[in-house]
Amino acid sequence: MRTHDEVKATVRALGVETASWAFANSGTRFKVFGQPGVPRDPFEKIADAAQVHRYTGAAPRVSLHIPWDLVDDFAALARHARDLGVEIGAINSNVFQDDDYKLGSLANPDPAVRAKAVDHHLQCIDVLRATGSTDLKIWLADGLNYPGQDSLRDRQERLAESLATIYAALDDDHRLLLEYKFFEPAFYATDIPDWGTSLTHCLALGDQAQVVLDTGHHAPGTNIEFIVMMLLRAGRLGAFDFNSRFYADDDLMVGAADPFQLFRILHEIVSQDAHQPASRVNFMLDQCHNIEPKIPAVIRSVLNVQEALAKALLVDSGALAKAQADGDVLGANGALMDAYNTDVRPLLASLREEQGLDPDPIAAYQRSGYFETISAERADGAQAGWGA
Ligand code: PSV
Ligand code: MN
Ligand code: MN
Repeated sequence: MRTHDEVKATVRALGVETASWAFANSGTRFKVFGQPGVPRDPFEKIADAAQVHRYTGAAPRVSLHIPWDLVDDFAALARHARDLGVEIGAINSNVFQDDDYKLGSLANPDPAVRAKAVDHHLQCIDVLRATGSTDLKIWLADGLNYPGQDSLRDRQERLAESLATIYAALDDDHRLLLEYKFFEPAFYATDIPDWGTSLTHCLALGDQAQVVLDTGHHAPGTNIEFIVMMLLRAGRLGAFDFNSRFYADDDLMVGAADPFQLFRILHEIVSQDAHQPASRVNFMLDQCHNIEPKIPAVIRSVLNVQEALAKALLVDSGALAKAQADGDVLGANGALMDAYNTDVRPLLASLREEQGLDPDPIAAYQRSGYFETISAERADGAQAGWGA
């Protein structure tokens, strides 16, 4: 069983990556609600992300989305991030908001459209080089609304060929992170609907291709921790997109809908030592804060991940293994539940004090006056990108 000092040291080493789009205005297809002080450009999004790191000490990187975060000089954007104490994280491509992609992007039946989509990814790889990022993250909206609309098999062949072209352009230290999602915007068939399809493509591509698991991208009732275990077993869990769902891809704060699921996921992670930075699993937040204030919501999300990790680290693995070996069902389940039911907030507050941080990061942010400053300085903040 780990000591509290060991738990603290391990939590301290975890960096959660935030997403640039979480700080911009967002909404549903019914309405985007504007909020005061939202960033007007990628530089301001990074400034907001840096606030999350400043008060948590646990959010050292921020993902970008291209072209939402297109700038003339990405090296300057990376310098700006470093000046504020953070780094540029994964570069997310976007081949779902152009009319040309109505029938798909990398799997489109038209070779010219596929070439355009591949080309966009090559430009994203240039952004990796300019920013020092190592992760190209791909989520595709490709799919079909109607049976017969296109050949399911041919689409996989086209997709594999497009991905191979992109993969061949990566530098040695780059990774291609391939996300899956079971439906939406396509309603009949999605070209990468599940972890099996993503993993199949990654295995064909090579060691630098890994799967992204977005917690909101599964059917209700899916045992996500089982998928986590299998991807780790295959050595192909590249990244998480953490968020919460009640119904579909809700993108609510991680740990808000089902903190017990988050704990179960982190238990599988800890069981296979994948929380260590050396495992290179990129723990990201893919969330939108449509009605709640954005920076405190991202802070809260980081704290929720830390709490779940601390609980997972507190599992008495010796007692658990013994109960499992003895066939002691209640004892084994009890070992997990004891850890889950531990209030780790005092332990994390004391960790923050050791780090020179305020034990209550949200209160510290709210006292800082940052929100009042940006509300006064920034007029007409940008929309995150959806429906823009
Ligand atoms: C669309 O479902 C999505 O939410 C995916 O989860 C991506 O990761 C994200 O958008 C950003 O492209
Ligand atoms: Mn995602
Ligand atoms: Mn999503």
